[in-house]
Amino acid sequence: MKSAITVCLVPEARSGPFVFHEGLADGCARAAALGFDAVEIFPPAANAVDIAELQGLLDHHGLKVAAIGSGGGWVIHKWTLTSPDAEIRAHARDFIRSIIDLAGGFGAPAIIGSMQGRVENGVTREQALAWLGEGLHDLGEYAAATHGTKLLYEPLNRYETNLFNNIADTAAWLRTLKTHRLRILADLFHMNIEEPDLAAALRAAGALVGHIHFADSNRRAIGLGHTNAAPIVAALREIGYDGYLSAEILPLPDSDTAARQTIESFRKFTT
Ligand code: LER
Ligand code: MN
Repeated sequence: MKSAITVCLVPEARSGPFVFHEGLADGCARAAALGFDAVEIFPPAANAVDIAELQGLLDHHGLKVAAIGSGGGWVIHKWTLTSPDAEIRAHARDFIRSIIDLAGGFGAPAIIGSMQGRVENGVTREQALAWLGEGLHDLGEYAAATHGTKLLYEPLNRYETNLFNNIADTAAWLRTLKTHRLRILADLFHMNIEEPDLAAALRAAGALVGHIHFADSNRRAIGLGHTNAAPIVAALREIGYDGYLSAEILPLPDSDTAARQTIESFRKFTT
């Protein structure tokens, strides 16, 4: 398993669950100094990232891109794949496609978290899932055909969406789609709210697990809450997971302490 840490480039998400907020150069330098393998980036738009600059930083520091989030499209524009407004759904798809292209250039997957939206008033669940399914199908096939990457879909806790809240329901629904390009992003913070047994949920999802948000029960660094990480990492090992444990966490008590605690926990549980 590999370690990653989040770098947020969206000022509106300053209070969100991201560790570094002072730009790519700063985030990469701090990540590398602590020995992280990769950064996970949360940009306001694909074209806000200077590709040559990022490649230079990755080369200089010996880092990879673990994944790139598409949630800026929600935070800034309120676009989602399940809006009743066809124009908004189209904006959401275009935005995610551009994030797939940005991430794909670095061999990394894009993340669909908050861009999934929710079943809104006046829309049936069946209709919302049809829109979501079409979106994930098109975008998943696009990622595979254009970059050979998977697309990450993240179930969120009940306070953030009413689409899918737990791993089992997500896995069962993804298996009904025609595309096989989707993988589940399992965020341990959301799982702490929704799952009776985090390790069992990961074991049951098996090869569908494609990325982990490595967060404690209180969305702080692993080790600063009450989640028992040992059986979770054991379950990941059991299913042959060799992807990232990526710290999408609150920068508390401050960014550097959260990052240091994360890498210490990563080493403690994975070696
Ligand atoms: C995104 O990865 C996520 O976990 C959501 O809670 C948005 O903050
Ligand atoms: Mn997450």
